[in-house]
Amino acid sequence: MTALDRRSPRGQLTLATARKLDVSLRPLVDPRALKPRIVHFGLGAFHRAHQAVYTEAAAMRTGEPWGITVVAPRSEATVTALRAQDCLYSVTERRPGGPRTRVVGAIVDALRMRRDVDKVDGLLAAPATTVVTLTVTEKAYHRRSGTTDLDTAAPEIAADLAAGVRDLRTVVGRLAGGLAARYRAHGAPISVVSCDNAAANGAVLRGVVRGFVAASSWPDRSDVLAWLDNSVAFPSSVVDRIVPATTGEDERAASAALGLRDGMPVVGEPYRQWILEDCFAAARPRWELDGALLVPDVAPYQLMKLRLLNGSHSALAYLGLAAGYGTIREVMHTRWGERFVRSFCAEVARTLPAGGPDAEAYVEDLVPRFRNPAMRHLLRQIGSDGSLKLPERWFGALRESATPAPLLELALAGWVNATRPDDLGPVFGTTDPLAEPLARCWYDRPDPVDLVGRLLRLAGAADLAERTDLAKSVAARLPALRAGRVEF
Ligand code: CS2
Repeated sequence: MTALDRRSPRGQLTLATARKLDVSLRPLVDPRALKPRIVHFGLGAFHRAHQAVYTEAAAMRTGEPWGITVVAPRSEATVTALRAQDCLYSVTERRPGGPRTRVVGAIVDALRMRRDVDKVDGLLAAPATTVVTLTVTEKAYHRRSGTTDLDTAAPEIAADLAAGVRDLRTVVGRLAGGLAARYRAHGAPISVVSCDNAAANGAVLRGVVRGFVAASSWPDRSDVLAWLDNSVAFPSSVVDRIVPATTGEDERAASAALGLRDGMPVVGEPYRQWILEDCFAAARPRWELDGALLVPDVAPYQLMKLRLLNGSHSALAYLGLAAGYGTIREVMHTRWGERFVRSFCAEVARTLPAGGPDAEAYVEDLVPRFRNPAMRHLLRQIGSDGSLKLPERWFGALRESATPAPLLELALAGWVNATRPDDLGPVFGTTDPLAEPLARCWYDRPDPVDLVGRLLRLAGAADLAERTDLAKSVAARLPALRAGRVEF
């Protein structure tokens, strides 16, 4: 292929055009040879760069036809775009030495959760479907902060509980409705795997789905609940791969590498890991053939990943934004970036239970991952939804820190500083479902110690808000951050 060919894609990526790609660029499996056996909720970049990649490799290695039907809860445009290219898309690994692109063929169909409701429910009820996976982000679970209970008062959930089963808008409602349809059809066992960043994500998902069924007006709800308890597994899982939101530039680069236009590419770091609780209720792909770990208890891995990787990621995001940077890589190349990650992780690692996986080794891997010069991960993206992310990433560690925790306190000051509103919203452009109430805390210019307490309460940490020593020490760090200085 000449340089000119690389610059001008010769057509759209589809099954027909993919056949002509160089073998190194082609999917590992032909999607036409696969069957719909997995339903996945959430059509974001992360799923396509993670679970789909493991599933494709498992199908290739075993010859078992594990195909994924992806369901988009909201965005119809992504479904249209994916279907226009026969559900093929490319994954580019951003290695420090140069990118590596290839097409993935694990997805067999893409559906819109609301408009394609009959198909979605039909697949959830189909005996051949034995696995459901989800990447829907923290906010889609609608749980009561810090519990596995469904927040039945959340407006979207309350609306779904009042709606007919065909009109459900939340993923929790749709999943509960589809599982109930499966129970009524034949009740064959199935496993539902949360792939979102939360401790005990399996128990959380089970809790909110059960909560929805229990609060429904379905006449057979107690039978459905008994069936959920006996025949549906909710394995917890730890997912790990840094996958920044795809940009127009990524799209051009992927299309150039393929010589075909790819409107749905994803980019990710070379590292990936998936650790699953080994408690499936029915057949599943042999993801372990591609490096996934199946263990009796994922909790120690989950805690380590959430507190070290996601914890320091969020901290870098808020501190980096305060200091005027845009990406993780930029922050890691400042004088303080790497030193901060190492000190933060050392402080937080003391809160991890003894006998768990090797935290020091994890940090040694983490630093080069964050430093990867080929990655462009926006601080604004990582800093978004802080009120839902921080309980998982920092609050547990703060509660369990025996001594003052200066790095966690600095991080918390970073978040407080980033909730400050200007005319358009939070000052650095992060988004948050609680952006408005968070902003309101600033309006009447409260005393800074008070402000910290109010914000913590909104994020579900009333107990931490009571700790005046903590609030004082966070408040004391705000003036330097406001002036763009990160001091520790
Ligand atoms: C990040 C995660 O956006 C964020 O909040 O911390 O998406 C992170 O990149 C992944 O969890 C890495 O596995």
